[in-house]
Amino acid sequence: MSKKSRRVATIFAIGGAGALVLSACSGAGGSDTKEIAFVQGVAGDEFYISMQCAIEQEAAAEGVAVNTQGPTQFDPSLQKTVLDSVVASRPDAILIAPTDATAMQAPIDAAARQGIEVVLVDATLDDPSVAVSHVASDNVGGGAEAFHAIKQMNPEGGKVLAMDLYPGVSTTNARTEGFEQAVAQDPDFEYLGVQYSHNDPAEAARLMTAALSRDPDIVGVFATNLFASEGTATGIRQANAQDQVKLVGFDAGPAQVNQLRDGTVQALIAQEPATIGKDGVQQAMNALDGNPVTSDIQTGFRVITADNLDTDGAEWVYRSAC
Ligand code: T6T
Repeated sequence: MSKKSRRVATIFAIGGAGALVLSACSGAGGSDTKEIAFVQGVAGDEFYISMQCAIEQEAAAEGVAVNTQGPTQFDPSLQKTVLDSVVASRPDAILIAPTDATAMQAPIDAAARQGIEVVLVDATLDDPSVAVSHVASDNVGGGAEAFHAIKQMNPEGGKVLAMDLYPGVSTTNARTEGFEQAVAQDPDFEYLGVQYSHNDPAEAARLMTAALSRDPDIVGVFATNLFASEGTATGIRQANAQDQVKLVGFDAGPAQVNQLRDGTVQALIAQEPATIGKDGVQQAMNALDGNPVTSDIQTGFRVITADNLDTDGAEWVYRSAC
């Protein structure tokens, strides 16, 4: 049986419980259907779900099968295990969002050595040359945009901080870097530094309330992804500081949008996960078909506020299911 006809499987890791649901059906018996695997940064994250939906749609249009898997936590050791099992199933191409630029280098290099075409979607590696293409948002630019939004709401300046995930996450670290560079150029603002919330909203909430008890006059916070933003908003509300602290969060998950509506978050920087996914499939297909590939593709972002949330901002909100 050829590798192409073995099976078409979709495996979702569910929530934090680590349960696996496997739905599999026979492949097109002897047909030459190609297989693409998508390895998410973490399962259940609406950014990666939105990307998955677009990957499946684009792959269907190309007549390609997709196997999506994600670790139960944003953790390179868990993601490596997922990747290793994907590699063992011998897909033709892998789209992957590495959870750590250094720790995921060797496992992804190993996948490429097996002859699998690698496309980096969203996050990157210390040495991305192993991949035929990297498709991602302008993360440095998005961080700078977050500062400009905070400044607009606090023209007189004041204390600001960044709520990131972990050192080593290429995307969110680049957002923090863009934010830091913008703050450094403005003498009216004092940068209190970066906190690492481990992609855990409860941790972000705890860090935020602690930051507010140290510095009760914080005027702005930039939370660098969906979970950091959700938790930071909770912390600000717990400290009853929502009228004072302007929170700008990256991403646009449905819970973040609710926090924008209730006034705990003032702006969200929505990425284009669907475009990243679609472009990623196209680059993988180019590589598989021997066509030219584009090594770097930068996708856009959009600032969503209460003012445009129900008009042209609405289409930027992420999906919870395909
Ligand atoms: O912000 C996205 C993604 O770009 C980042 O690499 C990790 O966090 C998200 O998935 C949102 O949770």
